[in-house]
Amino acid sequence: MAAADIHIEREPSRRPPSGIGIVHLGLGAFHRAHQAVYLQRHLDRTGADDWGISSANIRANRTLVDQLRDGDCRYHVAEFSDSEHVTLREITAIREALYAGPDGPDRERLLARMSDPAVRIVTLTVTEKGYFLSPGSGELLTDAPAIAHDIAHPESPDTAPGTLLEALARRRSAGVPPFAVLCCDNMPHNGRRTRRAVVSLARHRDGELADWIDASVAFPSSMVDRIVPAMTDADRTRLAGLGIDDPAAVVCETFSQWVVEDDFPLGRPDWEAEGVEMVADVAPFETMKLRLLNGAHSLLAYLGALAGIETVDAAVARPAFRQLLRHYWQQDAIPTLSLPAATDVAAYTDGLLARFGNDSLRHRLQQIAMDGSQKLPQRWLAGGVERSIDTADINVTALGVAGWIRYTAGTDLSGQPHPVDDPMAETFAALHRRHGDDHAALIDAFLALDAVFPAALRDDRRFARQILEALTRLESGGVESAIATLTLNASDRDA
Ligand code: NAI
Ligand code: CS2
Repeated sequence: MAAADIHIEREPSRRPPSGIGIVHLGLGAFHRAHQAVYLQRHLDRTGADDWGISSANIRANRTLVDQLRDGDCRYHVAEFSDSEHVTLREITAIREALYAGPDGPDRERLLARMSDPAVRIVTLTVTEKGYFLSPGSGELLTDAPAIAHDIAHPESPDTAPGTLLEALARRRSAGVPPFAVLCCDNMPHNGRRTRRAVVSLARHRDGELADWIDASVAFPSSMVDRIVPAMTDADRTRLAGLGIDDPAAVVCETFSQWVVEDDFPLGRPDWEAEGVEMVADVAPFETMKLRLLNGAHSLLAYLGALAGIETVDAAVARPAFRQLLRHYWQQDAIPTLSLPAATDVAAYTDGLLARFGNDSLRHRLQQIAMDGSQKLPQRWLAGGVERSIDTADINVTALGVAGWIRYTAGTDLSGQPHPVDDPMAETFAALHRRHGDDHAALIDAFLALDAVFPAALRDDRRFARQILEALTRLESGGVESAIATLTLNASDRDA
């Protein structure tokens, strides 16, 4: 599409704020296109000077930090509603970019910033695995080398829980009240989980400190939603065609949602004026989003990748995949939800299909397929347990699990290799080596992974049989034939 066909709205931006009130851990694509945009709108509307963001990476990516610094931390967000309509915003809400990784120079600067009384909120997007909690049990992974490091060297932490802990310890020693910790990662009860990670780690250091954190620090949960694909060279070329030559720019969809538990003892921006829903209990929102949006994304990711499809929009362009999602939502997922008041779930799932079909995003299935061990428990398996206890059919979930197991072998159904990017990738590779084509043994070995599968599903022989049937069909007839067999009895309407 030629640049001339593209509609551009440029949002004017005010002078950048000089004060920093928020520290963010996880300076990735999502933070730049979500939390920073809400704050930018707040700053543009109010002219407030005290809510600038200091944003840090404690893992990759250092290059992005350098690029942002080179441009005075200004960057662009390009919101595509379709391939012809884009809104370009310049963001100035991030006032400081830090690289505080183990090999980076800014760890002390980050801890000093987090100890500053002007900082009242710390937000996080460090991915599900950045909390070092077992996806199955929710326990802190004390054997993980990075956590073992933080237990041994608490004053120079390498992890997000360790960084929060050291900053809170410094504030307590200095008599500075604690900041609120706002997790923005795709996990259920993400505030509670973050609290568990920090308090569990604190128990290895000082029981009184752990008790103080548990009693005095607010960890509100939040549900976040906006599709922000990882940037590619093609995206950068596309933006260059719009006159944006910005290495830190991000592309995303127009849709955005943020639902936050209102627990900020030291105050917060009046986010609700920018459309943030401030609620007492975020659980119904996050469960709905994780199971309907993210659960559907993961189905597309594994089954689509096995079929050699590259992007979300290319997958949902195929009737079989739309039918798969309809069937999953109606049979496996929606019956498990306590929906937020006034939710029209049919409109919500129709909206998801429209968002997934946005071909200007080129959202790669490989990106979504990453870290399945950390994602599947909350996306498919928690709901699967509830349905299987009701002895209801969860054969779409079973097909998804079969697709995921097959995907972790590292090739698609035609033998094309793909990377398996997951903290448990070595375990998966060993299981595939050991069991080879013995599908029944392979499935039993995967189901025995208690870090991933809840006990009720591990012991559910009907579920194991359904996975075996699905895997056999995938191998013999391909993805669309496996979907067709599944949906023969479904009364689902097509999109
Ligand atoms: P990204 O790849 O651009 O950035 C990942 C960020 O996580 C980086 O800042 C990296 O330093 C940090 N990180 C990774 N592993 C870490 C670890 N072990 N310890 C500390 N930091 C670590 O990814 P993106 O798009 O920013 O997504 C990050 C998270 O945001 C997702 O995992 C998800 O939970 C949440 N999210 C993302 C959405 C999206 O569409 N991209 C939408 C909704 C939520
Ligand atoms: C995706 C999510 O990467 C993934 O696993 O399912 O990041 C998804 O794009 C967001 O949650 C949308 O809000």
